[in-house]
Amino acid sequence: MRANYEDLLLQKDGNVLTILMNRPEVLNAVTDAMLEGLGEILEEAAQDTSIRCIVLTGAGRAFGSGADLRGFAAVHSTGEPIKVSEHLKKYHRVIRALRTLPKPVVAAVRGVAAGASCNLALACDMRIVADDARFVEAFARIGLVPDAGGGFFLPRLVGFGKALELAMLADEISGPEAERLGLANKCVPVTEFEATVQKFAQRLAKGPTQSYGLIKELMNASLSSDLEASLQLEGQLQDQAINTADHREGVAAFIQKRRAEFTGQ
Ligand code: LHQ
Repeated sequence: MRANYEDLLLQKDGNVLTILMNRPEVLNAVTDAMLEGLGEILEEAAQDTSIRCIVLTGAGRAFGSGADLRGFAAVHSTGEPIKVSEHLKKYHRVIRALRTLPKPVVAAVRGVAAGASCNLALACDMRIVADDARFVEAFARIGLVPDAGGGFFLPRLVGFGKALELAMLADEISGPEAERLGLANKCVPVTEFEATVQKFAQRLAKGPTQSYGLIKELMNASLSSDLEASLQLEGQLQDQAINTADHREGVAAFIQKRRAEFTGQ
């Protein structure tokens, strides 16, 4: 992994890698460099056994404000038809990496998470949020449709009708409301936010990492499969899980009435 990435900062604490989107003066508006860095880091983290949990967060008072809008006016001024689908592939690489990374990824959201930044948070496995969090599917405010995976994750997290409401009205959802809707796993006062995120991530980083990767694969598949396919897959994945060192350790710890010491193997 490189030491420096444009518009991103990395922090490693034990087995937890924290990725900060780092443009606080524009609430971490997303750039191409940010997306390329995220793709590269996440793909490399998949191979790095010293990383057992990833936290995605924003520097300063926000998680992120979506695509950087400042270049948009210039694009429109040419009068030519605009095609953005090629550009969106940069987001898609990151979303695929988040979903296929065989380790837990936690979005830590304080302040605003708007547009594509909101949807990057939704593509993570879990969301810990501060009570000052503001989720906003900002797209309809500027006459666009949710991108960066929002059309997939939003209805699956909050249900179909609520997803349509959030996408069409583009109203802000507070941290406590996000928790109530199932958009956030946990909402805490902003004063407790950083400590809560670290505790949560460190706990995941001490877990049975291989099993977490397989759990993720099983849950990912459930988003687009039927019962028969899921039952088939659980058998294949359990064949893998039952042969891990962490499974053996978990059983030994149970028998010996002690806490399991998982190594991620
Ligand atoms: C910003 C931004 C920003 C630049 C705040 N860009 N500077 C779609 C189509 C095609 C290709 C790619 O991808 C996409 C995906 C998308 O994400 S589309 C949606 C893009 N995002 C938005 O529409 C949200 C725009 N921002 C806002 O509505 C507000 O800024 C929010 C609600 C995020 C935050 O409001 P406030 O807390 O009141 O902060 P603010 O508006 O005062 O912003 C602080 C600064 O950040 C300000 O700069 P300034 O120099 O005046 O202090 C903003 O201009 C800048 N900023 N978002 N996306």
